[in-house]
Amino acid sequence: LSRFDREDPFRLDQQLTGEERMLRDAAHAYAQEKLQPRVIRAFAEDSTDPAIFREMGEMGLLGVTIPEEYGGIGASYVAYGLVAREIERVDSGFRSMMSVQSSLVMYPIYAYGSEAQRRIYLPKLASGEWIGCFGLTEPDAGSDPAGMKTTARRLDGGGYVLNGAKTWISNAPIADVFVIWAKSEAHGGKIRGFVLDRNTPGLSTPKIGGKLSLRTSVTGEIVLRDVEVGEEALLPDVEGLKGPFGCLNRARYGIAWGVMGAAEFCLQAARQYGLDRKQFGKPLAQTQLYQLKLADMLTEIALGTQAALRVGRLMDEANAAPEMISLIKRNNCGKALTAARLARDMHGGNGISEDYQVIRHMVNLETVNTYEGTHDVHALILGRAITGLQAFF
Ligand code: TGC
Ligand code: FAD
Repeated sequence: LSRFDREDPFRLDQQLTGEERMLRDAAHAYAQEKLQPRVIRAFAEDSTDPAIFREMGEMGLLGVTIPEEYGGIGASYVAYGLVAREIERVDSGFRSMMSVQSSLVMYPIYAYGSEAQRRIYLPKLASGEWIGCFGLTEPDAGSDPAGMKTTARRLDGGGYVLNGAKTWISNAPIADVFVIWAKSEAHGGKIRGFVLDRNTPGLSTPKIGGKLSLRTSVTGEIVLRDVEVGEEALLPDVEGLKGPFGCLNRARYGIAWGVMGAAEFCLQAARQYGLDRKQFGKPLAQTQLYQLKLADMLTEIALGTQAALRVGRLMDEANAAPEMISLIKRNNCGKALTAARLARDMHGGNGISEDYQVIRHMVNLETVNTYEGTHDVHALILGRAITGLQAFF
């Protein structure tokens, strides 16, 4: 048997291709050199720097799975997950910016859009010149998006008029491109996707203030008052909830990787703190309880990362089921949140200081555990798969 590597317990590195390793290393270097130095201030000031999109675009980190002809790099879903892990090692908010752009805006335009929509939007979204957002959640329709009230009504001369309100929308206040899901009367009340531009009359995006989590990623409402769009705004190739869910499958998968990065940061921080800090005449890391917590964190990260890799490989083979994604999104978010809470505790009083960063990861992971399907909603998705009985309503 060979040596154990505490930073790579199951030798993940050896399971990656050369291209995947290169992209991971580029994302790691970018995140550590450009994002880490500004994260503490950005979180404290509740400010989002739109330049981050352009920086990520220049590094080729936006829409990595999208083919090169539309501005992506045609990389694997495993590569996409590795990028999410490196960005979220710094901050979940920065990863949110990347994953909304990649999975929730570029993916639907690529998968469901017309050729004209692909050519207009994808290259500028890939470069970060344009910022995108995804409007599904509404004030009265969160876990139950089928209950949405936003409507699209057909105009006599062609095109549609949209009315409604979306809330808790990442990137909305600074977005140029809006993927909006609405019930279309012309399509029998079925949910359809529309791509809107910022300057469309009747569209406004008030920022949601007072957020104590995910403060580096701006969140807003999208208010749609008699917003008129042409026929070309409709995403032609999907109808029903499977449209937004097709995007969510990809974003949830990326989150399962991303939160492992946040958890790894918390583990490394707690380890170092325990080695440096002495109480009762010895390092905290030399106590049994401290080591038990480190062992639990390492175990869950090793298992969670390996599971994400497995699902990523299945996605790359077009052989993954949505329930697999629910399993890893739910498990990895829950385990990362527990790891962050443990790390916060292990830092004692210093654990509540922004300087040690673990409390920021902890409060961020509260959001990540909630968005893209809450921890309990994913349990119900799995419960339905296990029993054949739906328990949502
Ligand atoms: P249900 O009857 O289960 O399904 C309706 C239709 O949708 C299809 N479908 C899926 N298709 C592809 N992938 C999936 N994962 C799918 N899940 C369902 C299904 O086959 C069916 O199709 P059809 O053709 O038969 O009509 O729908 P339901 O209304 O009972 O849904 C229940 C439930 C709880 C599973 C679902 O509504 C749910 O997942 N709720 C959670 C909502 C959610 O995740 N919202 C996320 C908003 S976006 C966001 O949070 C972005 S944060 C991003 C960031 O900042 O990083
Ligand atoms: P609710 O659905 O009201 O749930 C409240 C509680 O009830 C939860 O604990 C839930 O698990 C539980 N619950 C709900 N239904 C059941 C049930 N049937 N059985 C048992 N328990 C149940 N949405 C977008 O569309 N686009 C975005 O870009 C986006 N970004 C976000 C960014 C942030 C910072 C946040 C916080 C949210 C974002 N969301 C976004 C919205 C997010 O997806 C929703 O908050 C999430 O889906 C939960 O919906 P809700 O907040 O309405 O909670």
